[in-house]
Amino acid sequence: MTDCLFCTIINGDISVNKIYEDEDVLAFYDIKPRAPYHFLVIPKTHIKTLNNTNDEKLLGKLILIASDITQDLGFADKGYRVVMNCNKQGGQTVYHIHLHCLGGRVLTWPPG
Ligand code: DGP
Repeated sequence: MTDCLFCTIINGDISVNKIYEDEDVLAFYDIKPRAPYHFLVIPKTHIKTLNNTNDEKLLGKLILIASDITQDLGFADKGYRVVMNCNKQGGQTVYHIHLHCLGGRVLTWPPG
């Protein structure tokens, strides 16, 4: 999708600090980190919000890749949070689904 920021990143027209990539998924550091570790895991197919998919395999893959990356980066055992914002009241600003993974500090609950 040409007017989607994350599709532009997937196409390589905007560069990001990549952590992981395969045929389905891309993971990269968030441009505005909210924690010492803050990366995003996105599908390569354009899906607007979590309300627009029932692809269990793909959604499961996003979560498992986030978990694998926390192992690789060495903060899995300390703890982390994965979250997907959905629509305006959920805090979504980029309308191409993405899993946030945050770690490296104590994370409070509930989020704001
Ligand atoms: P959300 O609010 O859940 O839609 O989160 C969107 C996230 O995307 C936000 O934390 C900032 C991040 N982001 C937006 N534009 C860019 C970009 O150009 N590069 C990177 N690396 N991250 C971006």
